[in-house]
This record gives sequence, structure tokens and C-alpha cells, in this order.
Amino acid sequence: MAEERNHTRSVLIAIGANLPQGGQSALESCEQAVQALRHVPGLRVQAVSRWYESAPMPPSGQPPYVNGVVLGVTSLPPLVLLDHLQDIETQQGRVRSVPNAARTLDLDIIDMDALCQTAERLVLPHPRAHERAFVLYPLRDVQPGWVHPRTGQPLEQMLQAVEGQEIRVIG
Ligand code: PH2
Ligand code: MG
Ligand code: MG
Repeated sequence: MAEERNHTRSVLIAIGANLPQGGQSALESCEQAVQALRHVPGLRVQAVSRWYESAPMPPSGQPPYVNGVVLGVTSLPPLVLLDHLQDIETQQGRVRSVPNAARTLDLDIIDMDALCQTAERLVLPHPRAHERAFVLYPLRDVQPGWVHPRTGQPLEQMLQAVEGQEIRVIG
């Protein structure tokens, strides 16, 4: 149906990395991921946040993470977009092991037009986004008026709740 085909949604995608790959730093991997996102058919990148560095959450002996957030518009259904994101992760050396393992690249859908779903492969909005400074700070760069789709809480309130989490801008 034409209506179905033309349906677009705004999307927030979180980017993270804390392992180098093939001589490339975590920051370079994140920048390369943005380029890969620009090539996903059916996704238009509208804004890219600054890059941030923070310790792993929860604390672990892993290297620090580089994080950022992309704001885009997409005509893709959520799971098709997720497939593209996982392809990019794999192309950039991601090996899946245990939860929260160090990784060369992580691409998470944070929110798609306030869609709320709890499908097995994809929970929206991202279930832990609101408690993570490394998501909320870059998200503010690209969409300062974001309101949590489930709780209705404005971004500024969520940021106050994560004040204790150390994070710094690196680029
Ligand atoms: N990602 C995780 C677990 N912990 N910590 C930081 N600082 N940044 C991340 O991107 C991150 C994390 C699981 O995806
Ligand atoms: Mg993640
Ligand atoms: Mg992920």
C-alpha cells in the first residue's frame, strides 16, 4: 500500500564502542558507523551529536566507551532497521558473547517516534536509556526536547537523575 510505503518515523540511534578494531580507535569506529548509517537505504541521518567518553556502566575493568547519538528519519519498519544496524556492527568486527562484553561497535535504537513495544528482539523505547548518562547527554545534542515515551519525563529531569555519572565531551 502506498500509505504504508510512505510512512516515516523519526529515530534515535545510540552509537558506542570501547575496543579498537583493525588499527582503528573506538572513536574512529563510531565515526565510521555514522558513515555506514548514511548509506542505509530508507534512513536519512539528520543530526549527529558530539562524541563523549565515559567509564563502562555498570563499572567493570573494561576500557572507557566512546558514545554518541544520531537523529534520523526512516521509512523502514523497526526490525528491518535493526537488521541493518546489526549488519553494520558485524562489518565493524562485533563479536557477540555475554551481555555488556566490550565491543568494537554497538548500535542501539533508543526511540522510534514514541513507539512502545516489547517484542523479543527489540524493546522500544530502549529499556535502560533513561538511566544512562552516555545516552542522555548526546541525545540532548540532537533532540533537546525529547520526552520519554513511556514515562512522559522530560530529558532535563532524566539528566538530573544521572548527574553522578562521569562523562566528558571528546569531539
Ligand atoms: N554499553 C553497554 C554497557 N555499558 N557503558 C558505557 N559507558 N557506554 C556504553 O555504550 C555501554 C556501557 C551495553 O551496550
Ligand atoms: Mg547497548
Ligand atoms: Mg546493542
